[in-house]
Amino acid sequence: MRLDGQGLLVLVDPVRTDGAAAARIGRAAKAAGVRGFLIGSSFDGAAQTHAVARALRESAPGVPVALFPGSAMQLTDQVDLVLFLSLVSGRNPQYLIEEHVRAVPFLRQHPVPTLSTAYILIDGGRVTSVESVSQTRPLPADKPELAAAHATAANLIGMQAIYLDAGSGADRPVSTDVIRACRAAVPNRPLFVGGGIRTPDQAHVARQAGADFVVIGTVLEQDPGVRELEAFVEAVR
Ligand code: 1GP
Repeated sequence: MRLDGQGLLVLVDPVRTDGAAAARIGRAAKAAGVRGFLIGSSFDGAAQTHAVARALRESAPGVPVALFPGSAMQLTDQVDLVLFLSLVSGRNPQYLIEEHVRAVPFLRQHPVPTLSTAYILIDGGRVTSVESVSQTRPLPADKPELAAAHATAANLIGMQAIYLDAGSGADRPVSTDVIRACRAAVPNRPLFVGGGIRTPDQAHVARQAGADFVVIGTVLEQDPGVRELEAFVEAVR
């Protein structure tokens, strides 16, 4: 099952969500017309990822599930796609290439499709888990040209997608200036935007600025209803 086109993606953190909760989110998301799921955590989650991915697949048949891994330890074959993330806003070799090499034995045994993705962390007003776990600093929020240069370089290297993230639970989502600049710099690759998006309006703004996929996670952790999800789906249509 392919994750293409545009739409709303729901991020499920396997550390904070058990199988039963994932199944509830899965059913509500399918009913609301969510485009797909991301599953991942910046820290730990290796033990639960497999079961949570499976619960999402069973509860939302036909909705693609992509792994958004914090490390190679979270790999599972219960997904349709692995976002093969390189944290290009940082300069920590572990998240630029090392985890990728560690992933190879698993991917040899379980040939899940991968999408090489330039993962660009943008300052969202607070220190988020990605920043502290990866020991990298986000790019400044008010320097769209710097974010765009990172996106361009990643595209020139041959990366297939761009993910702009203010970090889970960010105070401020990625600004429209940054999204627009990256969209203009890399017009023909899928652009994911997430982190700190709490309202359908904010999701709409990100989509209007050029995001193909708008990602929400934290706002759904209190058992979202179909109606709430529909409002987000509608906002990014
Ligand atoms: C974080 O982009 C995701 O990596 C989603 O962030 O949890 O703040 O919605 P939130």
